[in-house]
Amino acid sequence: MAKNLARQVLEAHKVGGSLEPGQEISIRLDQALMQDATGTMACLQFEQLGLERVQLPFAVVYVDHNILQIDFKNPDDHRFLQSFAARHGIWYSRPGNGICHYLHLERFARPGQTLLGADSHTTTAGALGMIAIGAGGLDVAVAMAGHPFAMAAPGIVEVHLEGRLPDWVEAKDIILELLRRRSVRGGLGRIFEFAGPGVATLTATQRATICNMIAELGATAGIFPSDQQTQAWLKEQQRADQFSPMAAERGAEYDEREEIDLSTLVPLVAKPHSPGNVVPVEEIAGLEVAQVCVGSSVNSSYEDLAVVAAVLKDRIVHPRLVMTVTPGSRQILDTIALSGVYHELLNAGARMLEPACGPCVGMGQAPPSGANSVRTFNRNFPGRSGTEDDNVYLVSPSTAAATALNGVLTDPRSLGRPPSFGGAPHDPAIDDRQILAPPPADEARRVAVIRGPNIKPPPEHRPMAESLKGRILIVVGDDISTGDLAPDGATVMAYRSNVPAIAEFTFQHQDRTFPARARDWGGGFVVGGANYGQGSSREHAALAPLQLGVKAVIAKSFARIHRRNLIAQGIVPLTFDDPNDYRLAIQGETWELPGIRGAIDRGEATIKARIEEKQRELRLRADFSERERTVLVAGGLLATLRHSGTTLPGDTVVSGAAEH
Ligand code: MIC
Repeated sequence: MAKNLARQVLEAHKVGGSLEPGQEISIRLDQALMQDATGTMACLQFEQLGLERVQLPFAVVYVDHNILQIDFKNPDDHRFLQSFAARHGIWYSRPGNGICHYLHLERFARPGQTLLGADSHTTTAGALGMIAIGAGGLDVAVAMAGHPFAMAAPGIVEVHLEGRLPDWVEAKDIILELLRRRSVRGGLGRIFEFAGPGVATLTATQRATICNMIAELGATAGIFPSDQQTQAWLKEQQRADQFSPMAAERGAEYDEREEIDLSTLVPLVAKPHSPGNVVPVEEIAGLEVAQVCVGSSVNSSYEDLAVVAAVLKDRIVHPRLVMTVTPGSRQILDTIALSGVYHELLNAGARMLEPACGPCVGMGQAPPSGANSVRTFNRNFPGRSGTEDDNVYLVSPSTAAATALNGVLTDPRSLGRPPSFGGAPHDPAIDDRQILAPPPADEARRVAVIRGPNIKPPPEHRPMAESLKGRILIVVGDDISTGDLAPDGATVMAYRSNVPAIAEFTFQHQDRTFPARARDWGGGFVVGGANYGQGSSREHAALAPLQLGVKAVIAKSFARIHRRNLIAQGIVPLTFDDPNDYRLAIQGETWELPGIRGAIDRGEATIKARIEEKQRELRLRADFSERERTVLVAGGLLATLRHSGTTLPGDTVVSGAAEH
C-alpha cells in the first residue's frame, strides 16, 4: 500500500503498537520543546523522575509567554528555567528572542523528525515536514526522560490543494476555510496532511500559519511535504544540510479527504467566541473596530508584517482604533528593521511590541469594554484577551491592515489592487547567541538550580480509591476551554509554577465561587458538555482541579490534550454512555461511582454511576487504553513511574543524552 507522508514519519518512529486508526501507537521522539508558562511545572515534574540529564537528542525551553515582569514571579521562573536547562542538558532561549513556534521553525524544526511540545501550537513545525504534537507538561517531562509518546493512532486526512491563492487571500484564509468546514471538533484524532499542486505555491511561513492553527480543529498535527519551499527556507536559515525531500508516495491512501481550490477562497473571519465560527469577511464588513493586533504566535513572519506595512504605507491607522504589531522572533524584528518595514509600521501609528506571545494570551493590550478587536491570532475564546466582555475576530494580516486603515472590519479586496512588497529578504542575519547551549554533563552537574518563593512542587499523586463518591461541583456547557479552567493573562499566568495559587482562579469566567465550594465540599466531580477542555495544552487545567480535590470529570466528549492531561494527573475523564444523561447532572447532588477502580483495572468499557438524591443509576463510558488504565489506577503518571520503576505498558526507554 502506498504510504502517505504522516504514516512514513510515524512508521519510522514507531517503537510499539499499531498505526491502525484508534489503536495505540508509541513513537520515538527526536525533539522536545517547552515554553516558560508550561516549562517550570514540566521541569519540576522531570525532576521527580530523578534523572540527571534529558534523554532525548534535543530539548529546548523558550521564554516567550510570561514576559511581563510586574513583580518577582516571572523573572524567578525564568532564572529557574535557565539554571534548570543548564543543569539537565536543555537549550534555553532568552526572553525577547522570540516566540517558540517561530523560533523552532527558524532554528530547529527538521523534515522527517518528531517533536513533542508543551504548547498546543507546537504543530507549527509540521510546516517543515515533521510530526509535531502539542502535549501537557508532564507528558513532555516523561518524554524528556526518554519514554516514547503513546497515543491513539490518528486517522490521516488528505487536504488536497489545487490552484493558487487570489489577490488579498492568504494562508490564514486556508486554515479558516478548514475551520469553517469542520469547526473546532472536526480534527479530533486526526493528522491533516497537505498534498496536491497547490502545496508548491505556499512558502514555509504560510505553511506554518496553517499548521499552527490546525490545533484549533482539535487535531493531533498538520504536515506538509518537504520540498523546494522547505529547502529554500532551510537554506535561508543556513541549515541547508538539514534538508531532505519527503512526500507521500504516489497513490498514497488516506482515511479522509478534503479538497480546497485555493483560487476560489475569499477573505474569512472567525467571529466571537470560537475559531470555528467562520464566515466571509464581506458578510460582516463595516463592523466598528477599536483595536487591531497583528503578529504573535501565528502570522508574525516577515511577509505577514510586510504586507501590513505595504497596505498602510504613507497612511495612518484610523484614529478610532489602536493597532499593535508583534514580530515572531528577534530575527524577524531585525529583518523588518533593516528593510524599512518597521519604520513604515511605526509611521502608520502601530504600537510595536517585542517578539513575545503578548496580547495573544492576554498579556497586555486588552481591548476596551464591549468593543470589537480584530486580530491575526489563533484563538478568540471569551475573556482570553483580558477583557471580560471582549469580542475578538480572527483574520488574515491583509484583512487586519485594511481594517486598521478604515476603522471598520474591511474586506481587503475593496482596496483595489494589492500593493507589491517584493517578498522577504533571502539572507536574514542568523544569530543564535540568545539561545544558550547546555554545558557538557560533567560541568552541568555543578550548576545550582535557582528557585524563587513562588515555585511550589506539583500536587501529590494518590492511588485511585476503590469507589469514588462526591458532589457535583459545577455543570458547564459545550466547548469549555482550558482558559476557563486555568485562565490566560498576566495575573493568573504568573502562578503557573504555583498550583495552590492558580487553583483559586479555576472557572473564574463561569463561577467565581467554584474554588471555595470545591474546598468546602471536600472535592467532587465536574460535569461538562462536548469538547471539554478545548484549546491550549496547559496542564494547569488539570493540576488546578486536582489541587481542589476533583476526582473525575464527566463530559459528553473531551479535547485530546486535556483528556491526556487529566489522566496524567490521575483525574478520571468519563463520558456519558447516553449523552442525554448530561441533563441529569445538578450541581450539589451526590454521585457515587462504586467499584470504579476495579472496573478500570479490569478494562470494563462502562461503569455505573448512582445519583443519591434521585435514587437513579446511569452508565458512563470508560474507554481507556491499557496504559491509561495503569496510570489512572496508580493515581497519575508520576505515581505510575515511581511505582513501576521506569516503565509504562508498551514502553521502550530511549537512551542517549542530549546532543545537537
Ligand atoms: C495558547 O495559545 O493558548 C498558549 C498560551 O500558547 C498555550 C500554552 C499555555 O497555556 O501556556 C497553548 O497553546 O498550549
